[in-house]
Amino acid sequence: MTASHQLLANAIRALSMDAVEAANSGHPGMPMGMADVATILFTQYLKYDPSAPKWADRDRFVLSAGHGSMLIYSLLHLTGYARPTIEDIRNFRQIGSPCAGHPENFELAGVEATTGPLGSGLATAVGMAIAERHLNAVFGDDLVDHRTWVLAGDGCLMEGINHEAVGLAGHLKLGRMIVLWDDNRITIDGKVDLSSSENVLGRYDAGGWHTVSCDGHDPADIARAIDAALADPRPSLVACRTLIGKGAPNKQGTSATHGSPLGKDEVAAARVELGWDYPPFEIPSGVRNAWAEAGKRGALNREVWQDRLASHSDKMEFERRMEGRLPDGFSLAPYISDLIANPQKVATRKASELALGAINVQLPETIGGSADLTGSNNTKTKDQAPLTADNYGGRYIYYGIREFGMAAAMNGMALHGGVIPYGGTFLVFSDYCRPAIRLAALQEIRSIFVMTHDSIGLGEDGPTHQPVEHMMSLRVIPNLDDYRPADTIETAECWQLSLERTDGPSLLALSRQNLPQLRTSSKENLSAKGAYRLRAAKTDRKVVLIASGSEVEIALGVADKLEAEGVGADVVSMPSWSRFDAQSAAYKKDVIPSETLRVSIEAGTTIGWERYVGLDGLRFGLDSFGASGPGDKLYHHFGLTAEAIAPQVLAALQ
Ligand SMILES: Cc1ncc(C[n+]2csc(CCOP(=O)(O)OP(=O)(O)O)c2C)c(N)n1
Ligand SMILES: [Mg+2]
Repeated sequence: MTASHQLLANAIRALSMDAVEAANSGHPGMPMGMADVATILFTQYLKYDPSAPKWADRDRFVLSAGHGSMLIYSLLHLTGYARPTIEDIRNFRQIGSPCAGHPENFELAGVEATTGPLGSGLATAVGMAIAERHLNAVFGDDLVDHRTWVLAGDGCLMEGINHEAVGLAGHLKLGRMIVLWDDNRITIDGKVDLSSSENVLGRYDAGGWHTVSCDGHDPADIARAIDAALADPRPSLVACRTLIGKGAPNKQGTSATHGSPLGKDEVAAARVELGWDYPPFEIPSGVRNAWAEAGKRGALNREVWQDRLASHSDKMEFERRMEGRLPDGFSLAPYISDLIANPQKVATRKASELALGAINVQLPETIGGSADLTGSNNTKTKDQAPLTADNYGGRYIYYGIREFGMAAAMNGMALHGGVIPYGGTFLVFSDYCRPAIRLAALQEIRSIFVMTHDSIGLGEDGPTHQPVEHMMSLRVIPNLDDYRPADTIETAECWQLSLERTDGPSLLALSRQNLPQLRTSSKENLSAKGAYRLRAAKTDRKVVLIASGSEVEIALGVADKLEAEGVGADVVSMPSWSRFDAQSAAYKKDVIPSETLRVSIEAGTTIGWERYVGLDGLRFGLDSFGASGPGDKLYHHFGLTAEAIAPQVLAALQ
C-alpha cells in the first residue's frame, strides 16, 4: 500500500499534464510545480472527508491560483470524492464536465470557491476564516474548530486586493488562515523580476502575519514550514520555492509551462524524467490505494464530530444556520404594519437601518459591516457589537477603507455558511467591489451589498461621488438581484427578499436624502414582483410612468400634473429589474402596456430604459456626470422635476 511521496505527487503531475494535453488547453505548470506541497497538505494536514464533502467542520481549501485547476481536480479525484471521476478529468475543459477551465464551487463538492480572477480567492478565504472564528465564538470548539488553507501564486500576491486581504486578516489576527505561496518566480510574461521587486514576506510581516519559507519540493521541509505556521498564532504565509512545471525536463522553470499544453514530446520526456511509465489517465493501484487511504484520514474525525453534534444542545440552531435556513417565524410584518400606522419620511438608507433593527434581533446569523462609512451607510444596529480579534462573537465588522476586500470577505463568509453577510459603501464605489459582486453572482451565494448615496441626490460631494452609470451597470450582472426601493415599506420588502434568497446575491441602492412614505398598505410584498402599479390612472390612461427609488415621488408629481390636464397616467414603481423580468408575460404586459406612452424616470443613465419604454418612449435621467451642489437644486438643474417633465410628456402626446 505504501507508495512513496514521489509517486503520490507524480500522480498529480501526470493527471495534470495529460488532461491539459487532451484538452489542448489549460495550465500544467502550477499543478506540476505545487504537486509536492499539495501532496503533503492533503495527506498529512488538511481535515476533510471525501465521503462527506459538506461536513461543517472540515478545513476549507481555496485554490486561489485558479488557473492551476487540474491540481484540485487531481486531488479530489485521487482522495476519493465522488466527482470528478476519471472520465470527468478526461473531459477537462469540455462542455458538461465539472472540470471547468477554472474551479467552480457549484460544479464540484470540494471546490469551496470559484477562482480564476487572481487575488480573489485569497481575499475570499479571509471571509471564510472570519466566519470560522465567529461561529467558534458562538458554538464553541466542539462544533467549530477548523482552518482555512489557500494556495496562491505570484499573481494573487501582486494584485491590489492582496493588500486589503492581508491588512484585514492581520488586523483580525486570523491565525487559522494559512497561505501556501507558489513562489516559483514565474508569471505569464516571464520572470517575476520583470515586473516586481517587492519584498513579499516583508509586506506580510508588516501586516501582522507570520512568514516562513521552504523548499517546495522537499517533503520534510514543507512539513517543517507548515508546522511552524500551525504553531504561530498569527495568520501565516508559507513561501514554497518551486520550479514551475517540475518534471518537464526541457520546459520546467519557464513560463512556457504556465498556460499551454507541454506538447507530445515534452510529455513523453516528462514521463521518463518522472519515472512514470503508465498510459494517460491510468493510476497504478498502489498509488491509487495510497491516495484513497489518505482520503480516509478524516473520516473518524468527522464521525466523532458528528456524535458531538448529535448530543449538542445547540444542534438544531447550528444545523439551521449552516443550512442557511431563516428561523421559523421570521417576519417583518409587524415592523411593516407599524410603518403603515406611523408613516416615516426618511432616507431609504435610514429605512434600511430601521429594517435592520427588526432583522438583526430575529436573525442572529447576520454579520454587518461597512468600508468605513458606517454612519453614512446606516449598516450598524444598536445590538451589534464589533467583531474584533478580541471578540469574534461580535456581529459588525469595521472593514476599513477596503471595499473590494470587504466584498470578497463577505463572499467567503457566505460560502463558509452559518452567517449572512451584508456590507456597505457608497453606490459609486460599487466599482471598487465589482469583481467580488460578479463572483458572488456567479457563485450563487447570499451576499447582500448595501449601497447608499445612490444618485445626484447626495448633493454637495459632487460628480466623483454621484453614481450615474452604476445602477444600470449592476443590473447587467447575471444573477444579481438589484433593488432600488422608493420608501420605507419597499426598503423593508427588498431586505426581506434579499434575506430569503439563497441562490444569489442582492444589492440595495439607497438614498441619502429623505423620501416620503408612498405606500399606504402592505397586504403583500409588492417589491417581489419587481415592479407594480403604485397608483392607477384616474382618467382615461394615456401614459405609464415608470420610476425607481427617489424618482417615484417625482413620477407621482408628474401624474398629478397630467391628470389635471385630463391625461390619465399610471405610476409604476420598479424597485427591481431582475425580479420584474422574472414575472409572467401577462403580468408584465398588464403593468407596462405597450399601447400607452411609456416614460421612465431615474436619476441615472437613460441607457437601458428602452427595454421597458420602447424606442418611442421618453426617458428622463442623467446622461452626463453630476455636479456639486445641494441635492434638491441638482434635481432642478438636471430637469428631474415634475414641473420640467410633465410638459414634455404632454408634448409627446400631441
Ligand atoms: C485578475 C486577473 N488578471 C489576469 C489574469 C490572467 N492570468 C492568469 S494566470 C496569470 C499569471 C499568474 O502568475 P502566477 O500567479 O505566478 O502563476 P504561475 O504562472 O506561477 O502559475 C495571469 C496574468 C487572471 N486570471 N486574473
Ligand atoms: Mg508564479
